Amino acid sequence: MRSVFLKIICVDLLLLSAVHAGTFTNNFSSSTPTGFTLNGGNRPAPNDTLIYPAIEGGILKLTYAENGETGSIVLDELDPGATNAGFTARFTVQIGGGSSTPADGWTLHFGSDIDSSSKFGEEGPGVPASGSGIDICFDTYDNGGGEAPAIDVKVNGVQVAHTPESVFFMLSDNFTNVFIQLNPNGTLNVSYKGQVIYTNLYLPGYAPVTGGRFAIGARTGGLNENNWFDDLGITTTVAGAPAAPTITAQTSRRARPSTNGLPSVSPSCRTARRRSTSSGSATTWP
Ligand SMILES: [Ca+2]
Ligand SMILES: [Ca+2]
Repeated sequence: MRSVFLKIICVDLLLLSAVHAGTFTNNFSSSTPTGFTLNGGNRPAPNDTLIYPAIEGGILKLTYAENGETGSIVLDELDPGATNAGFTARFTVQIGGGSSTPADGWTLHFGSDIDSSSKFGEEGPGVPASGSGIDICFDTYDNGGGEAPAIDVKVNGVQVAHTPESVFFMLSDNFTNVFIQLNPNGTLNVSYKGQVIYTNLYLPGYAPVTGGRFAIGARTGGLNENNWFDDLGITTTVAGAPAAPTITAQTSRRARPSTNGLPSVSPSCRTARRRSTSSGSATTWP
């Protein structure tokens, strides 16, 4: 009888640990922003009477293939004041169509460090000491040292994972799928073009974010590319009481100290890529 009682308690704890909460979906069929704010500026001449970002033809265009643009979409808070326990983001992107060497890329950010006026590019907003957040950075241009092209992850502004890619892989002439999922145990899954980039990625320094907002920012500089988005869907879960158990380290390896004071990520838990060299047979997330 006692063991049955304990099992019931355990099931209850799991049910209470994460509760489905906010949802955002938009296919940008309406050019009126609803539930989000667009931050950008005027496009360069000869299009300087026009602004970016813009919703045109059912597509969200954060930047055009023009130099010197930084544009963001910032969603209204999906769970005002609540502590996030995970999310799933699905959308499509079309990147490229600009200079022969494209630049600079885009980032999905979730954090408590931004407001509706925030504007940032491929490196994310940068997180002050008073805030917290995570970035999934799709950086198309190497600013030096081979930092890109790459798909990187940051926690509180600190890079915790780096996966170099070819510029060919980073760009897409047609809308292609992005899947980003923060699990209730604080690990991250990312896939792009139907191929797994990160699975169950341990995020050193991550703590559940309270009062966070979702945003996507994109940038061009002295070189450019279109950074276009569509069919944006995000669902969240919020933390219940008691808190969900959190995986803090992989049991088979000891985390090594790193120079920034955070535990480093062992290669085996940083990435588990299933890349196919052909166009078919790629591993996909559901
Ligand atoms: Ca659309
Ligand atoms: Ca870069």
